[in-house]
Amino acid sequence: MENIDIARILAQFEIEGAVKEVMPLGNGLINDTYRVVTDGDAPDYVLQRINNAIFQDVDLLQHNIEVVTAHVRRKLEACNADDIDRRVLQFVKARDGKTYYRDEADRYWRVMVYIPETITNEAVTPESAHDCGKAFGNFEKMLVDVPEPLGETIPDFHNMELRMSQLREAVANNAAGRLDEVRDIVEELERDADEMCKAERLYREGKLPKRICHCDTKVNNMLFDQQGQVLCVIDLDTVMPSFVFSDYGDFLRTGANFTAEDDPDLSHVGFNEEIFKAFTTGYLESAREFLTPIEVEMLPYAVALFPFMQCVRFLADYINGDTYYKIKYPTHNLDRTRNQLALYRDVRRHDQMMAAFICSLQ
Ligand code: GN1
Ligand code: MG
Repeated sequence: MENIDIARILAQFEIEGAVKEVMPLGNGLINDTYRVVTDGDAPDYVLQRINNAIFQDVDLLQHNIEVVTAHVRRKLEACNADDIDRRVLQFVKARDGKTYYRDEADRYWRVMVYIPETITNEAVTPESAHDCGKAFGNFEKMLVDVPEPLGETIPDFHNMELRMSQLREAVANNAAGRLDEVRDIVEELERDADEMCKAERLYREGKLPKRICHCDTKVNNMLFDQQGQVLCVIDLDTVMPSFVFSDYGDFLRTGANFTAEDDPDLSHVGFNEEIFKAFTTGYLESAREFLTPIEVEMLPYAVALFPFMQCVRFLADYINGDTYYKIKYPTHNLDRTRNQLALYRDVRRHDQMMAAFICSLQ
């Protein structure tokens, strides 16, 4: 941790108990997250520094999260769910009543109650993929009637047209002088770019809706209880209006890849059909009732879209000189790019299988 007086930051929030220890938590690429252990009976907390270079409107971000968590809590209460405090995140107010605190160095902080006795998973099994599909579908279902419009915490976050224009801009600037090395990848992406921008066109034509989505549906953004049952959807920064493809496709991008998104050994990369089938089955179990036919029909497109989009994002960042994603070594973003491209290619080999499987579920 850099030289930040964490105790002083925590003192800005209405937390109970004396702080015993603060330690890093999780492995997100964007925010810094710590677990705050307290003495005695007081709950533990999660302290997060919000990356406001990426989430530039923290007020809007926290407003979205407040609306969403309050709405989910009401839904859980309405169906008499048990253990509600472990099924939805609870934010701690700062002394001024807000759910975040801005320090004198313009850093933004927030505190949540730590949900005890939970498990997070980095890898999926067919069983957990099914349950995650159902849970993310259910999350969207609970949010179909959010009482007020939510803003985009990152404008055009999953807009493929915008992501292509960012890549083109990176190519034009060639800021880190890395373009020669990746020209073939840029060309390959350009060949499919139009096809991958199809959702934006259909949206403009009024044929495809946007809904409130999670937009970062990884298995590690889900808490499980000790018995392996899904408890709670976490990491709500990107909850915003989007195509449902964001949730469905982005989960499979990580969950149905045989390896991690940054594995440099491309022989490990591939599309796991079994996980695809399990996740799709679970997702449609809860989402079917609100999805329109075109959304269902385009699910295979969503599976291809996300490795494609992530490849474009990693590549643009590599060309720009690694200004967005945290990296551990100089070619980290290039390895991620190649990995996602290999996954994209393999997904495309499964286009027909995916369409047939989704049809078979109707
Ligand atoms: C970022 O921080 P993390 O790992 O939850 C990114 C996602 C990418 C992901 C790639 C706000 O998410 O969109 O898919 O890295 N989040 C943001 O690993 O850009
Ligand atoms: Mg995360």
